[in-house]
Amino acid sequence: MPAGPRATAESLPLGDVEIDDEFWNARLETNREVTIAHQYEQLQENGCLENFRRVVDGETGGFEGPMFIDSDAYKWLEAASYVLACDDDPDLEERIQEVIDLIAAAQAEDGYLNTYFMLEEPERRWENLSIMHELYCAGHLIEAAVAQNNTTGSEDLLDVASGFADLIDRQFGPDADSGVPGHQEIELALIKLYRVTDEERYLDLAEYFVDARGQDPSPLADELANIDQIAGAEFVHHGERSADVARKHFLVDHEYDGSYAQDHRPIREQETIEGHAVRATYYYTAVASLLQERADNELFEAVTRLWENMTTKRMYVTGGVGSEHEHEGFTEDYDLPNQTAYAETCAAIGSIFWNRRLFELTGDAAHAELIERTLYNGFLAGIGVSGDRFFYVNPLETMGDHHRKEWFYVACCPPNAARLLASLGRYLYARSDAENALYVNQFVGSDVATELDGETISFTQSTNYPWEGETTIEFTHEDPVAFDLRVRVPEWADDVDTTVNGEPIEADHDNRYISIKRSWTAGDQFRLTFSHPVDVLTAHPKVREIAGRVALRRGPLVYCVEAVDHSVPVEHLALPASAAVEAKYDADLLDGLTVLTADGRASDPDKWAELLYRPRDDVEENDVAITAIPYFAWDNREPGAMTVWLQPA
Ligand code: FUB
Ligand code: ZN
Repeated sequence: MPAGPRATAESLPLGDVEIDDEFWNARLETNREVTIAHQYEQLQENGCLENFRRVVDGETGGFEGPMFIDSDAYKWLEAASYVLACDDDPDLEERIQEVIDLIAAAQAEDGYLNTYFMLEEPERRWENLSIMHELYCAGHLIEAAVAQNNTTGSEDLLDVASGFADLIDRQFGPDADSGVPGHQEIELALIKLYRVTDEERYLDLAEYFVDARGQDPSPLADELANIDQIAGAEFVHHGERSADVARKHFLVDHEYDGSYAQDHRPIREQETIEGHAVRATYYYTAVASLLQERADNELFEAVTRLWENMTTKRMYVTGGVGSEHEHEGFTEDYDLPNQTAYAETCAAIGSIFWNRRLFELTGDAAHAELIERTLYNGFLAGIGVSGDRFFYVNPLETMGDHHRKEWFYVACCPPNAARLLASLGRYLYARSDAENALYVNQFVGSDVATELDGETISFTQSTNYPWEGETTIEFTHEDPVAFDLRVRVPEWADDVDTTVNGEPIEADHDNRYISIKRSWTAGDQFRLTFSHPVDVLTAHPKVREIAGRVALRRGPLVYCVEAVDHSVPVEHLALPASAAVEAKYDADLLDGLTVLTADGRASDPDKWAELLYRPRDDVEENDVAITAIPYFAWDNREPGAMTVWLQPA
């Protein structure tokens, strides 16, 4: 799907990129072979697909799950469709078709589709946008349909989604009902739908929803004023009446406060990133997509400002965002607690979505860099090595009581993770016909065959990333094509060396891209190497919880220490400034990991007798060997405590 006319670059289509990579192969295979099947079983067991069946059978009542459970089926369909972009799998194809047929059969004649309302409150559609997620589910249906259409060419689900989008278009907008979704998602989906159908009204509607948010009075405020009387009020969500859930999120001192859903002021006036993190990142994904279609400096400045605020003051070192549990969201600058971190897997995914759109819009490597950080850390930790266990919440420190689960009542994260993994190929490369440039944004082994400004190019990327700082790109197309090869150089990389066909070349990389303009043809080889240092990171002094503490990062990977590797509690481990940190690849550990080791120190509680406090000079410390593994790999062995941030010594 092309980016819009105002984008600097467009990500390569999924079908043009076949991943073949030491690090990712096993993970993608597990996603295909285990995760997708496991999730389908969950959807069968937890009532999600049964809800659709009941609608098809004309039943009433009996809805199961959270009000947005339809979206899990749609996300699963999207993930499964991406799998088909690169792999033939007749069984999966058949299963997908069955689910599509079920969904199509459940759709009302006028295009409406939402199993909660169809089963429980058929006369009360659109009454409660703040909490009942109708537009959110519609958005996920549209995303699934676009993915299906892009990867298989089938229009079955696209017809369903367009029918529903048309109904929504008749229902909302400047000449119809004013309304904004309580959870963003429809906006970014409508832009995708516009791009496959060329129907301008979908783009107009997306723009309407983007700008309708944050107005005074907010349509959501009206709903909150009557929240006990409107649709969904009595629906019990997670043991709470939905009306009370809505109150908790949208009222402060009994007054409407839309910040939870970024509805506190128009985006153009928003200075800081606020509220629920998935809502925020999906919203700004839509905004960045919209800007690819329609120029709007004020909107661009706003979305850039919010990105700056997030990345410089409200983001974990893992790229995770949303530090607070109650509202699953952002709080204040530098408020980044470790144990109580929320950092929902979906929010990391939302940030990756947003950054891909921002990259396409600007061509700025900073966005590709943040995708890398989030992908390898805050996101990847969300999926267990086995592929059938998931984190919803991603703390940076635990006492040993936080473990992946096979499913959740609110199961937004697992299928979200599956769809991101299955579409990883979309995040690696981009092209700009206008600048005749190919961007290599991520170091992931892959075979690529694509078009650039009307010419066919193909190449293979080979790399041992993230373990080593090197990559080779070898072109395979027979007819020479002249273009600008732009390869990202990570911000932390040093000693950067580049060769073309074995000859060193001087290449400028001020803007974090090596740029080589020449004619490329079969056998031409570009090689990039850079140092892959272990960095001992520390945080801004205003991050109170980790003031003075240190974390290990090697290349793009943030490391952590786990109880299973230590004889003393991990929270006691201290890394002296003088400690040398060694990196060693261990092929047997969790399918192969580079482990970091260092001589550390730990104070010994046995030597404190009955004392609670004592002079610092009297404290005795023991030598202790520190073993750190990548954060993404934690909680895959014996359960126990974990921390990213170590004590200084
Ligand atoms: O509300 C739908 C999804 O459920 C949100 O995006 C997640 O944060 C979870 O609350
Ligand atoms: Zn989630």
